[in-house]
Amino acid sequence: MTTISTQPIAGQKPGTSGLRKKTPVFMGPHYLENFVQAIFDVIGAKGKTFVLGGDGRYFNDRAAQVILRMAAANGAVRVIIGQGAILSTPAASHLIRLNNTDGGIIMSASHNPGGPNEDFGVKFNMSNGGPAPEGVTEAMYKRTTEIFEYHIVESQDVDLSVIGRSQLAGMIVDVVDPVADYATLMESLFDFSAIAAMFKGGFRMRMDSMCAVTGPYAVEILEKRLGAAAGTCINATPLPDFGGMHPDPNPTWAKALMDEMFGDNAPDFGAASDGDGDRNMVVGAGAYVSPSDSLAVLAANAHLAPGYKAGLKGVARSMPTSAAADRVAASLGIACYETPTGWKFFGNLLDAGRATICGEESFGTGSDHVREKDGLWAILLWLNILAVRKQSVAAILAEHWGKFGRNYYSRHDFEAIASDKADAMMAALRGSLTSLPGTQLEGLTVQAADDFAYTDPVDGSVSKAQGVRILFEDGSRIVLRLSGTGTEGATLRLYLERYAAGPDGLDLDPQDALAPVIRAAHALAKIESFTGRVTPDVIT
Ligand code: VG1
Ligand code: CO
Repeated sequence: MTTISTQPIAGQKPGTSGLRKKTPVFMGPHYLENFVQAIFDVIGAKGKTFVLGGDGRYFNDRAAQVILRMAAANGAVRVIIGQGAILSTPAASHLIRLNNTDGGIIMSASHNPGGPNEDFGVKFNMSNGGPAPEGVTEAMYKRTTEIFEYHIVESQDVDLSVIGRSQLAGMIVDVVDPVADYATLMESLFDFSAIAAMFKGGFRMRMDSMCAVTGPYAVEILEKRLGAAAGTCINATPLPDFGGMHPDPNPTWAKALMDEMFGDNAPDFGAASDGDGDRNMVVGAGAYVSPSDSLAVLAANAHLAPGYKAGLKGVARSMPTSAAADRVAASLGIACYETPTGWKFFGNLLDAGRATICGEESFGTGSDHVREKDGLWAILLWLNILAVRKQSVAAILAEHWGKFGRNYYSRHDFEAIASDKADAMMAALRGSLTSLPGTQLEGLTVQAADDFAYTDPVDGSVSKAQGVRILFEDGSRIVLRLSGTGTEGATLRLYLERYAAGPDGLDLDPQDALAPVIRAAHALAKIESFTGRVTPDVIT
């Protein structure tokens, strides 16, 4: 074991989902090592077992070797690692739980592009399989500011290409099939024979893994186990640069899929997932499903899948996610929780059995089967629902809106704004909150405005300043917050929502339906005068 002297490196502060930086920054001297040592110092490694894997992006393989050497030097007894250092985030969460380990390190910058000049990231998940809570990531950050040494063994690389057990300086390294246990878990939750019968009956699907981690999972589950036609899964080989794709499954970045689903001869069902496999986009023939609606439809229909036939204990959504799921929860007579952005806030609710299904507007849905959002899980639940209801996606959506009304919803992202400008805008907005109620504009009247704070109902921890909410008297809402996952300047996220009870006006284009709300948001937050931006870079 070697102990290396080092110096704290500024700015190793985990964001919404771990530490995320440009790849060259992560590859800089001591950068990865300092952060990994900070993780082990806070969690403790001696005598412990961890899971390790990543989404296969550039530097994934070499970072894995460094983390293995450091785990051994810090006294870990065993690391379970996916073959080729590959694990999707939900599969890693599952392995942590299945093997009763002490947690896991996931190498991913999720939906951010990968490559030598793109993004890399590292996140730690706890023994429940979920992302480290704020208290723990704060402690890790504090440790990075006071670190002066790290521990590493000198050794050759461990062969991660072959499944099996080896030793590294006395530590056991178990290289496992990244897909097998996860696929078995999916089989335990969903009616594979009903879905297989649907495929056999000619149901056509397109699954776009965007050259990221879900390729091998999708091929095994959809094509091999469920019998979807060969070639259903595209971009199914994980590549270090994601083949130049931006593996963020939304209508902008998964445009090829959208074009196919809205074109002639569209398949019945389309889906895409992100870099590390925890996000999903689903789309029917000519019918895009917004993530907030997807959460609501899944909650309303989950009982049709064997794993959820007993019903749901509760539903949880992040604050910016639309209230569509709340309406379903109310009609089911179950609790609905509203948490800050980021999956880590769902962990306690899932552990305590208060919520079964959770979701975020950012293409994230999941359940208590793991402690992460899970892209393929959501896709399979949709398939299970389609197999049972034998209706199109469009018909299911229309029925849903007919019953519950429609929460028109959109998110507008303004990317790479100079941080000082974005901060000034948010500060001014926060400063104006008490004066907003009663303000009238665009035919809307502000009813209430606040900066979202959350008290965890399980452990009482408080998270403040989680986003500005402005609620209008007709139930419309705007939310503004700055992203915690970007690596360049600031990204402003503007979330827009308007409710239509129906029966008329349920089939508008969301941007048209939201037009007055959008104009009100620009006026209230003075987006242009602070940032110079009028047009969003990405609309979802
Ligand atoms: C974004 C999303 C958030 C999500 C997070 C991690 O965070 O808005 O809902 O939980 O990414 O997703 P932010 O702070 O940039 O808005 V992933 O797929 O990176 O694990
Ligand atoms: Co992700």
